[in-house]
Amino acid sequence: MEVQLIAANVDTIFVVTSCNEEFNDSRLERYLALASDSGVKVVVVLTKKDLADDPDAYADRVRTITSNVAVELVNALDVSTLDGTRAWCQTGQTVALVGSSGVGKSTLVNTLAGREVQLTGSIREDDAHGRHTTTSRSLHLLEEGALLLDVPGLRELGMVDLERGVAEVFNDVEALALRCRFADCAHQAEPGCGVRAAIDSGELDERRFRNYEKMLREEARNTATIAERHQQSRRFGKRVRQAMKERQRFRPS
Ligand SMILES: Nc1nc2c(ncn2[C@@H]2O[C@H](COP(=O)(O)OP(=O)(O)OP(=O)(O)O)[C@@H](O)[C@H]2O)c(=O)[nH]1
Ligand SMILES: [Mg+2]
Ligand SMILES: [Zn+2]
Repeated sequence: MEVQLIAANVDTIFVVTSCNEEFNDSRLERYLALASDSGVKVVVVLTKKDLADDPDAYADRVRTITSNVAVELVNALDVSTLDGTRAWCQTGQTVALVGSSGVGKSTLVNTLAGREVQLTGSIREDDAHGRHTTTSRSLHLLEEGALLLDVPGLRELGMVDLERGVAEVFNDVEALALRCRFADCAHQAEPGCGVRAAIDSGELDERRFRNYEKMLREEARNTATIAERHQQSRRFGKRVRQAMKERQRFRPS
């Protein structure tokens, strides 16, 4: 069964990333913010544990980024490692798999389905990036009764209207900001800044804070652009209607 649809009515999102050079803390934060913003259950599925010397180190990195989500460490090619993952795929559940190209989303779908329903493709050796093998969304019914939505690896992850998701993934940063002396602290060089103090003491990773700032800036810019566009199109519509009225007025009867 293959149905095209958008990721509405999804119960759980698997954010898929792998135990190799593909793993990127900032990108994962971004995926998690997007996923968390939708208000559904979020699970990080770490694939390719069979290829890593120390797969648990990757799981630890995920837990450093967020303590709110479940982590499944798997070899997507080996069904015996997928019991935990399968537990999220009960009857009536719809699960969307998102993540960069080459992380093994389609491989997971195939192994969970017990047969090859999706094409998979090799990754580039130098940087472990995929080749965008899957190019459209498709839905797959498992014997257990769950629906799996295989989403092609996105080339770009835009941040729009995601304040809630950002706040959820970076709740530690937002909690630190409560310690700032000034309520409108920008965490740059203000005195009594709780965030800077945490960075200085090593409690907060400078990279994580930079990524948080970057995502908030982008979010604000994109959301503003969309509001502007709406306003422009409203103004344009008004001008068109006015012009039509005037034309009618001047039309010789
Ligand atoms: N060893 C190992 N290889 C894996 C694992 N998961 C995926 N692969 C391999 O990684 C490559 C990419 O897998 P795909 O399933 O095509 O990746 P994808 O996420 O669907 O990629 P796109 O469709 O491009 O978005 C294939 O060669 C898979 O066999 C794993 O857990 N272990
Ligand atoms: Mg695929
Ligand atoms: Zn501050």
